[in-house]
Amino acid sequence: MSNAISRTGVQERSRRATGAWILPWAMAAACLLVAAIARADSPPPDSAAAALPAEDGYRLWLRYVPLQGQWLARYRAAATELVGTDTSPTLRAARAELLRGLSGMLRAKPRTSDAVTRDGAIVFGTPGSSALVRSLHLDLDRMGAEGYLIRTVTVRARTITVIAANSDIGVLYGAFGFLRLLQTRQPIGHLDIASRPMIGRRVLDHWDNLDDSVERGFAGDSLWQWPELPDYLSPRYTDYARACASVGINGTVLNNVNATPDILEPLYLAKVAALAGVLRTYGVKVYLAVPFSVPMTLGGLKTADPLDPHVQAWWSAKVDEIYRDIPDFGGLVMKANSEGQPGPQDYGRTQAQGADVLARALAPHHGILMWRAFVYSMSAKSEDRAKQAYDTFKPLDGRFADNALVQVKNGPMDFQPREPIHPLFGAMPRTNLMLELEVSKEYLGQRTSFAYLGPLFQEVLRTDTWARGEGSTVARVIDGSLYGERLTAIAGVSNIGSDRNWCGSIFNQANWYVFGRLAWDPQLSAAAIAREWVQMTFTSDPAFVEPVVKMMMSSREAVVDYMTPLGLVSQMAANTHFGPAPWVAPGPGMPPDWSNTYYSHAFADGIGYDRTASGSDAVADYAPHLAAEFADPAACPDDLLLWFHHLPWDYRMRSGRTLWDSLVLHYDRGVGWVKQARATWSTLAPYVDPQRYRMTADFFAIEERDAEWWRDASIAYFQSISHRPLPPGAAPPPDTLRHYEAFCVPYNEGAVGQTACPPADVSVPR
Ligand code: GCV
Repeated sequence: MSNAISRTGVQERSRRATGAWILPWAMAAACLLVAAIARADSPPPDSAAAALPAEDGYRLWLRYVPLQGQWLARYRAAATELVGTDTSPTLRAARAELLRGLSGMLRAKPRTSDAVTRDGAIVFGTPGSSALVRSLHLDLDRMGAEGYLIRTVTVRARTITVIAANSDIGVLYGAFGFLRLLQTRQPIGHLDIASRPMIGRRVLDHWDNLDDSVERGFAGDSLWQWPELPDYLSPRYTDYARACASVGINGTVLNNVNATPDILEPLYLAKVAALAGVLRTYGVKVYLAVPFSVPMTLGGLKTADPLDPHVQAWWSAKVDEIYRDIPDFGGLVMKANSEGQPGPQDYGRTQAQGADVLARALAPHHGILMWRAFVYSMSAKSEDRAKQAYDTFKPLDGRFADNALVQVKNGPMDFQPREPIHPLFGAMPRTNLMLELEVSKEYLGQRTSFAYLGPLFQEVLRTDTWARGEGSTVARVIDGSLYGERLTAIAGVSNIGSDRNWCGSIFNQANWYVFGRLAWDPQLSAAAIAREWVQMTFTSDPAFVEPVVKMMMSSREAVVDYMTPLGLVSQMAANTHFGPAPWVAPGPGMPPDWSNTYYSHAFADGIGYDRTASGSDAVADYAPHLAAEFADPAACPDDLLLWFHHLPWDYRMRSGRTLWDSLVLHYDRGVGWVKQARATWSTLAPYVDPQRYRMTADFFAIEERDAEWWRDASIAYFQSISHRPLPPGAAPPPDTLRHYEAFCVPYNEGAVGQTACPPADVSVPR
């Protein structure tokens, strides 16, 4: 390509175009710096920065660093000895974790004993494993199979803490819950905590391929060392399971939903069984994703038609074989008739008929099926993508087996920085519906962006579907409290890989953490979870915690601002889903909804996709209250406006600004946020070890460049259509639209086997 594109251009733009906002940012940074210097005069007890040894992030939030000052004294008095049996591997894990955590934090190993001998004893166990716990007659009935109690009680004139549950795994969860109290500096003298999960299956979906790659994974290769399994069991599997158990995750789908038949070969099932053996101790069941056509590709049958008796027999036999090796196998996941994958519709059968054959094979073993609703047409002429899954699944309500769940992505499109909720939530009262979230940031800047997903997950869970009147939140649809389902589940597409720090960046770890915590209790607040994660991962010093939590809580909105504000979606480069490409138009033979112009609908008259009655009428898929709100541009939330409406560029927003001006200001706001966050982080070095500080600081520098790239390219493109001047104070993009269009990131982590473009002879922004 001849277009003269250079990094210099981008850097010059930073010098030129940021002039309007550089002063306030510089002042803010200077204030923070002064504050930091002032703090350094009297470093708080938890932040002996100079002495902080480098950390690589491997220990996640389970660091158990030594306490100091008043907390050390208080906790030492309340954790003097450990009393509990270790009659099962899970109870042994609970004891080991308590010993590890307390020894680390209290700088001395607590004594272990068979009986309470002193104040401050910590007793753990179930009524079945511990006579002492039994004798306390705790109200454990309401705690279910996985819940726990942590309570301060008096036993023979001794004040002790008891961690009790009905099951060994409940005790392990309780042990982690107790350690979290210390890690987050909570008083532990008078405890009365009852905690039980609101959702039954809390599952991570690994999109890991058997060749070691990870689809949409941004943290290295697969965590699973397939070639060495089952003979070598990496210690990482245990640490993975510990981390999962610490937040209550109790299931893992080991392989990509774009599954290969090999996973069901005896060779691989032996490897799966070995992994299940490690994970079992920590309450993590294994599940597998399977292709619909596997009775043909592996079984040699002529068809995969779910109504064919040979196909049914094949599935039953295969499932029996799995359970012979893995008696507590969780179940199967299916992506069918989706993005080119085979499915029941290939045989004229419904999705429910397809699901039924697998569900029936699993039922005798108490296995479950997670059947994905991510189904849309690949044809060049199809209805609005936002309606397709709804139209396919809604008529099938009540047709899925009791041990099947329909797994629905949070929005009708595909894990965008922001989308409305999927209209299927609340619309299938007679079907077990589960929520699928994406923990890995496929569309939110991937490895390097600072984007805490707690606010996104919380927004989804708290959205009211109005399906049964006010209060019918998505959380209540999936936890079974709205329609009374007994089988409930939530899945998060994993962001975990072979990187030493597990998740590609330190702050990406928070997304694994928040997924687990919200899966346990969807009513928890994203801010409270961020706070505890920061305390456990870094320090409890408020001088660090407060600004970092604030940054985390606003970070996802910043990504929305600089990528896809006001309800835009899918403006990323094709295939890699990295970087801006709003100009991508439908190509020959390509489904139109694989382009970006399909979603923006930007023309001379305005921008946005009309999904009201005058357009595709996708609003009608929502309950009437919500539909009425979405259908009226004056009532529709600004942040979903262009998803539902096509509006003139000069449309007056609630703010009084025109739509065009508002759009530009959102891009600017996003870039401004990154600059400010980067400046804030630079003041926090005294509170973080050098290695984790540096990685985060450098990633902020990368994100700043990426945010500017997004802003400039998006404004250049949309201005070429709106032909409107920029609002006062907004700097023009420093280069032409052609310049941005020529940018190309040909290879990208996570885009397995795909290139977005031929390697270009031009410099790209990263
Ligand atoms: C596993 C999106 C992703 C694909 C993913 C698909 C899915 O389209 O880009 O990589 O495939 O969703 O959820 O099945």
